[in-house]
Amino acid sequence: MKRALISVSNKEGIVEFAKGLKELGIEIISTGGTAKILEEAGLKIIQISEITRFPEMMDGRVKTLHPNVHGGILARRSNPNDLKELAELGIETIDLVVVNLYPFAETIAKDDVDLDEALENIDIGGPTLIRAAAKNFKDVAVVVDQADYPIILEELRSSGGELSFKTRLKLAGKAFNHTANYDAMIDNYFMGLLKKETEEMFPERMQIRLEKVMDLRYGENPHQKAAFYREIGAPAFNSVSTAKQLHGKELSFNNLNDANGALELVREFIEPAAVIIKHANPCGAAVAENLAEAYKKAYEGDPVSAYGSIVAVNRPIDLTTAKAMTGKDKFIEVILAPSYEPEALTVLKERWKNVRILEVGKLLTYPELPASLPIFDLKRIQGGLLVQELDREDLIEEELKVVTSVQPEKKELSDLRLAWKIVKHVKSNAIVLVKDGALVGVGAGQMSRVDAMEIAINKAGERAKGAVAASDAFFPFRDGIDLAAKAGVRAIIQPGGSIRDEEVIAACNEHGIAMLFTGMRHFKH
Ligand code: 93A
Repeated sequence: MKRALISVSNKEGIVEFAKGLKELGIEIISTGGTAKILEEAGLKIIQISEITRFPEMMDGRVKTLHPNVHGGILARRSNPNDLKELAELGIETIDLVVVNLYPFAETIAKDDVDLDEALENIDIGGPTLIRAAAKNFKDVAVVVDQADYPIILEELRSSGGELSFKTRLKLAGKAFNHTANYDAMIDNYFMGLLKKETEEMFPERMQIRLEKVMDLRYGENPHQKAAFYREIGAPAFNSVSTAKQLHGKELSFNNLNDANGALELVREFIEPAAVIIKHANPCGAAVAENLAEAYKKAYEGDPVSAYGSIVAVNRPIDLTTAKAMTGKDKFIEVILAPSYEPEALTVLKERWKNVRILEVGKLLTYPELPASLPIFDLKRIQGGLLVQELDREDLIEEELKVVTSVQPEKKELSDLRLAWKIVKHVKSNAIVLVKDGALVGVGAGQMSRVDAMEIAINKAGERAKGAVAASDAFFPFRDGIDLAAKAGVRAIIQPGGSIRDEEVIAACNEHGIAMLFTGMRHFKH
C-alpha cells in the first residue's frame, strides 16, 4: 500500500488514523477541509488539486471527480494494459480510499432545512470514490466507517502494510451498503417532498432500509439463527431500539419483542403506570398515584403469569418500586424504565445477576410522537414485510357514545378508558377486564370473541364482579355479553359496527350493563 486518498466530512479520529498511515510510509492525498486539518496536525499531504491539476470547483461541487483520481483507483493491478495507460498519462495508483459522506441525514433532520441546503448536502464525489474503490477491492481498500480505523491500522502494522483479501472484501461490502443506504435516504427525502405535493400516504418508492445492530444468540427458538436490525431513517424517539442496557445478560430475540410490546403499552399512559408482559401480551397493567402502587396493582393482575415477565414503567424507578419488584418468589426477565434512582438500581442488580435492565429515557406518549413522518409497523410474512402506519389512535371523544339506556358510573368510565388503551395492545381477538385502575383478566389471541371473554373472566375470577370489559373489535353475537353479565361485569367498551349491534345493545340493557361504542377498532395480529 503506497498511497491513500482521504476525504471526510466527519473528521473525528482522522488525524490519528492519518498519522498511523504516514508512519507506515503511506502517502496521503486529501481534499480541502480534510487537508487543512491534517496539515494543521503537522502532516505532510498532497493536495487533490496537485493530482487533478485542476482547482476544486464551484464551492467544492467538483473536487475529486477526475480521471487522474478515478484512473488511479480503478486500474487493475494485474492488467498490464491498465498499468501501461496509467504510465502514459502520468497517473499514479491509489491503494486506500477513506471517505465519509456529506451529512445528508443530519441536514434533513433539522427543523428548518430548505431544499437548497438539502441538495448541497447530497454527496456525489464521495460515493463515486467509495464505489470505485469497492469495485476494485481486489487491489484497493475502502474505509467508510471511522470505527474501522484502529482495526485497519492494526492489520497494516502486523502485516507489513497489506490488508488481506477477506478484509478488503468485507470493507467493500460495507461500502456498497453505505452508499445504497445513503441513496435510499435521498430517495425517501424526495418521496417525502412529493408526498407533500400529492398527499399520497405511501409513495411508490418509500423504502424501508435496515441496518444490522447485532447478531442474536438465536431466534424465537434455539435452532433458529437471528439478528437485530434497526430501521434506517425512522423517526427518532425512545424505543427498544434506542434503549441503553445498564445490566444483565444479552437481550434475546423474544426479550426484544416482548420489551417492545411492554414499552408500546406503557407509552399509552400519562399517570404513573406499570405493565407486565408475557409473550407480547399484557398479563398486568395498572395506573396509580405513584409508581410503586401502580407496579403492585399490575402484579396482582396475574401473579402466576408475572413470573419471568417483562416489566415496563413510565416513571423513573425509585427505591420503593424496586423493593416491590424484587419481592420473594418474583422473577423478572427485563425491566424498562425512563431512568433509575441509583439505590433502586443497586437493589435490582443485587437481586438478579442476569435481569436485563434497560434505560429508555423520558417516554413520549402517543400524542407526543412525531406527527410529520409515518411511524411504520412492520409485520413479517414469508419473503417480505407488510408495512402499515403504527396504530397510535386513542379514543376520539366525539365518536365515543353510550348506546345503552344504562349509563356508566364515573368510576366505571375511567376504568373503561383504561381498558380501551390496554386492549389495543393485546393480540386479537382480545377482551380485557379492568377494575379499580388495574387489569384483572385478559383473553388474548383467540379465534372467537366469546372464547376470549370466557378466558378473561376465568382469569379475573371473583374480581370480574364490578369490573368493566373492553373488546378490540365488535361483538358478532350477544353470547359474549351474556357471559360477562353472569360474571358481574358492569360496563363494556367496544367499537360497534356489527349487523347484530341491536341485539348486543338489547342484551346489555336486559342485564343492566352500560355499553359504549368507540367507532374504531384495534385489531392486532
Ligand atoms: O461535492 S462533491 O460531491 N464533489 C466531489 O468531487 C467530492 N469529492 C469528495 N463532494 C465531494 N467529496 C466529499 O467531500 C467527501 O465525500 C467528503 O464528505 C467531503 C470532504 O470535503 P473536505 O475535505 O473539503 O472537508
